[in-house]
Amino acid sequence: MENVASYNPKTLLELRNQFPNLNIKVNGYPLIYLDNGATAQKPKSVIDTIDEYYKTYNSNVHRGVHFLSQKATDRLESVRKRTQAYINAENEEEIIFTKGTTDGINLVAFSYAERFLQEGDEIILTRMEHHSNIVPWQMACERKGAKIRLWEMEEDGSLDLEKLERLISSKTRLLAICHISNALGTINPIKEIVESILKPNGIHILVDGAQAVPHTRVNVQDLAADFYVFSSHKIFGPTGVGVLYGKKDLLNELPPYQGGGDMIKDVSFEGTTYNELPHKFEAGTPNIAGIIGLGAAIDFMNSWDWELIHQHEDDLLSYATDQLKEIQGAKIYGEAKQKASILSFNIADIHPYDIGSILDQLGIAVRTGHHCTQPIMEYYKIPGTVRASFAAYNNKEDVDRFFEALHKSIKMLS
Ligand code: C6P
Repeated sequence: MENVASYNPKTLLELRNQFPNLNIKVNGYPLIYLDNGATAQKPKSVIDTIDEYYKTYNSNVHRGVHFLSQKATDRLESVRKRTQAYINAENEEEIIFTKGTTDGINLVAFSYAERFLQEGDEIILTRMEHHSNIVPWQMACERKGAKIRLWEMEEDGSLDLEKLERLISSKTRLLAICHISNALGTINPIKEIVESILKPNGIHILVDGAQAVPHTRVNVQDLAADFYVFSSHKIFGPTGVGVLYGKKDLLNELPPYQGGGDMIKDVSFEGTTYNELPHKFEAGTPNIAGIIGLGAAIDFMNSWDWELIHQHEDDLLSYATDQLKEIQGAKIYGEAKQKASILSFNIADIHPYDIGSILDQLGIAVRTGHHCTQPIMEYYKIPGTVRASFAAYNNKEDVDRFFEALHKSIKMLS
């Protein structure tokens, strides 16, 4: 990407200073946190918001008439509104709170299969899906006698849309696809896929946005996504909470995923009637503190200019990629033209785990292994990769420290 503008370094420092955990030492070295694809660090505002809930208005929601319960309910429901605005959903009730991306996909795979899948039907998945966007569909297809068709990827980690066109038949019901690959960084052209291929053929789409919401400004109406899922913890919010967006008409057609409190209108032994959206899909006491914390994360995201931040992340990616290419034996996995700030690589035949362990001794946190994307590793015939994933609070000094440590580890392991 061209360097159109960049954030003032002072402002970036101000942003970084919001994250207490970035000031710690690991093995005697200042922490360099480059495992943002796994989870992002949390700003003080998110930590304080959760603390405030437990200290001053801890109570259950949607149940009590008392002050505390009403306050917690108001705070929780206001997060639904802020999430709706954040991803530009048309209706508030299209926002379902889940435990995270995995939970959201399981919900859709179960309920969608119940309503729409019949024996012989087909679901399309790409090779670059996270296991969370493969296994729930395998389970659903097994139950219904439906089949999974594989949209093979290209060597550079991109997708060829003509291959998708060739896969489609009258049996195709849905495409489940990641917006951004967690192992390769590829940004998939969701809008183009929907407009040019899926919509004309009446095929639904579920978009796994786990890695996209941290790196792009997502607009679900513009993407024309039927379902869009993501996790709070990758956008500076707490773990154990996530969002499923679904088009209202579609969600209304799906049966509930789990039964229990809150998702019912009336229960009797003669029969039960279900609640309206969004509560139909939110059985049991929700992760109240988590959802309120997600709200603080969304407020945090809204308080920065993300166009400039994304530019900063792109700059970091280019800066790191250039340095990696200088290393003898370095092989980058994922070189699609449209790419987020995720850098997956191996160095000659050194095992990624060995590099990761030495980097850890030097205070650098990266992820090594298959990144829950074994079909990608199978494609490249490798056991895994080293993955450095950059977030807004990282800077060029982090990248320099990372390469200093990487050079040391290569020397030790060669
Ligand atoms: N990827 C990574 O290190 P949960 O665990 O439900 O919040 O998210 C699952 C998930 C689904 N799809 C994609 C594209 C993802 O990247 C992830 C989580 C982490 O890459 C942990 S495996």
